[in-house]
Amino acid sequence: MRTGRRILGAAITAMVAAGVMASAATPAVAGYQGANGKIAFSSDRGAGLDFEIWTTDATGDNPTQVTNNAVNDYSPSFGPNGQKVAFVRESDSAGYGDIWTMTPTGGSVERLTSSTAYDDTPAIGPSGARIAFTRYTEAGSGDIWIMNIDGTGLTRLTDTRSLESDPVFAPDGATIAFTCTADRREICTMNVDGGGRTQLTDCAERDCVAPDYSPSGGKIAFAGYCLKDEPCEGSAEIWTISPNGNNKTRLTPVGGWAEYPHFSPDASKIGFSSGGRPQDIGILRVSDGSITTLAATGDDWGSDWQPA
Ligand SMILES: [Ca+2]
Ligand SMILES: [Ca+2]
Ligand SMILES: [Ca+2]
Repeated sequence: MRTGRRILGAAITAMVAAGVMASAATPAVAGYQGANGKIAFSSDRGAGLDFEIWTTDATGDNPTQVTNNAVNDYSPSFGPNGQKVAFVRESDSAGYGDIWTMTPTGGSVERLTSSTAYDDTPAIGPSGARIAFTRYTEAGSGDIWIMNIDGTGLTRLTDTRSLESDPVFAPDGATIAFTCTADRREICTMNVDGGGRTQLTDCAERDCVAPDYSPSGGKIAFAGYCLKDEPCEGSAEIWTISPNGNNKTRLTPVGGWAEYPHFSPDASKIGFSSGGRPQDIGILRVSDGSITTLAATGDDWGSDWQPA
């Protein structure tokens, strides 16, 4: 079964083989209001063999490499004013991910975590003061943690042996949406203190993962991965749902492959990762469902859209 998992590097492969991780490297994103700025994404284009953070205009013009090192960098996620990017760098002593921040042009690089746990999918809160992320530890299969923007005040929000991952803040800062586990992967919400957990979806024949709030908070986008032996097998689509669990709607065709959705800051579009590997960044126009693709050499995935 294909899933949303991106396996990055031998260390992560080893963690999966050991049963430590049920899922990994699913970008968390946050659609904050503004004009539509740059799109940030992870790519293996360029000279290196590992993944770097790149930015591009939404037309695909002016691609710019932002990071440059020998380890994987991915899951870029803009803060509310578009001037800070949280991302994952596989920088710890075991080769697993840690949470870092930088400016969109690669300045002011700061390392926030240095745990030997695998830290993934950061999302900056709407005040810019806090970051939620997924931590995969030896004892569990993934939980949601939160910390201050400088890495202090680390607090665990979930503590279960099932997977919680891909946190993203509602624009009002009161609620976090995330991937949760029932009979399959579903979309849940909780209060930012970890209480009030609510399951929004009942995805039946699909795993539903990787939520992103619309800039107004009125919709949550997510990816649905059709399960093996279901009629839709081999398909992954972008869906939206209201935060109260109503109005679940599929936006991309069954039979396609679309994952990691993120709203544009003006809410008119949803960026996503399109096709099998190598992937390209797709852009869905919400009004009519039309799709354009920023086709380029290289494996481009895990994007977020800068509020400008
Ligand atoms: Ca790199
Ligand atoms: Ca780590
Ligand atoms: Ca858990």
